[in-house]
Amino acid sequence: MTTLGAVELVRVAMPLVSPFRTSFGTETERDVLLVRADVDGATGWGECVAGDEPYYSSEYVVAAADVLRTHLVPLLRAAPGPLTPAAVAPALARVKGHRMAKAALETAVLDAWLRARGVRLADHLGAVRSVIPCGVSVGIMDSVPELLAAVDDYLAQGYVRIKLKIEPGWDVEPVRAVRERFGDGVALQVDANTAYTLQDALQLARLDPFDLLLIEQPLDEEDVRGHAALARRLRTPICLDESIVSARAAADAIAIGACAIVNVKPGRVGGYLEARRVHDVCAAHGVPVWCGGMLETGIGRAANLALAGLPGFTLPGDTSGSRRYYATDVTTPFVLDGGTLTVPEGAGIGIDPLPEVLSELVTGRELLAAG
Ligand code: SMG
Ligand code: MG
Repeated sequence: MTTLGAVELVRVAMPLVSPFRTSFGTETERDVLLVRADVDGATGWGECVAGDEPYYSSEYVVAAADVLRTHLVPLLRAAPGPLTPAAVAPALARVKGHRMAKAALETAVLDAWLRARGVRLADHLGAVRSVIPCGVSVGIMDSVPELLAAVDDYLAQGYVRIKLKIEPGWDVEPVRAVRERFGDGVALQVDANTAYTLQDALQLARLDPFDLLLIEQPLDEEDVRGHAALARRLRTPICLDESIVSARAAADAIAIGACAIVNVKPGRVGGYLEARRVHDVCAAHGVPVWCGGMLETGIGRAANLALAGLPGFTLPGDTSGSRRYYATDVTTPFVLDGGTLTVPEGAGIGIDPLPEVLSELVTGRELLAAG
């Protein structure tokens, strides 16, 4: 019978190539938590996307490691019946929240389980394409010239869509500057990471003339009704990120008119299987989705590319090439080719951490042995 073998929590220090500033803070390095799981004689990997600090969401990496070791792995070991990827979420359901930690464990099991069976994650999820058009997320900068130089460089690299991070005081001016410099042909969108309130509706409406693809998460993550009210006052379509923590949340948000587009992040919704359900709910409502990013290493990136191959992912995602984030990735780097990345061909997520890179960057390993 398929059971869970060893699980290891691997912490890796990953300096970013440049600071990434959003409305909630600046990141210069990621403290990455990778989960390794052995199933049916195969080894699988999952990346926890929780940040160092609980600023994007309530989760953070130290808490994720703790809940994995103290609750999630013991619960999964105690679950009755054979271990299957679909059995992971029900086994962990007693623990409220902690979706990023749950997603990392489920992904490691899913990867190992698929590798043991020779099946690609993309095929398991129902992907219909392997070549994925890529966008890039551009942080808040100290000045407009600095921003224009960064956008220029990304466009030269071939990115097919630009996303600008915005906050009060850095919204209309950078958007106007990018439009004036690079023209109306650039696919452009903005992400506020909850930095506004409904009182800012008039200011946000000033973005309408710039023909943005979408505005992402302008209001608080719990203010879904506020997004519905804002949607009635903006021409720019609203896309939700932080608010969409499950397929049910997506269905509710769509039903009240709070969003016309959804950013799908597997970590935020508890794993790739729930991410597929978010995709399915959106597809059933004719709502386009795209794959978000959490500054993943090659491990998380590989799995995100598999997901982004599903038919409803009709907009380019934040699945950028390795060098946008890291000088040295933990896997063989993902290199942009004609504005696209290709889903790895191997079984499971199709890629492994490079042992020599891991040994250099690892800051801690904790084995949670079976039995
Ligand atoms: O992985 O390219 C990436 C980052 C994309 O902007 C990005 N993510 O709200 O969508 C978002 C942010 C969250 C980043 S938190 C580190
Ligand atoms: Mg976002």
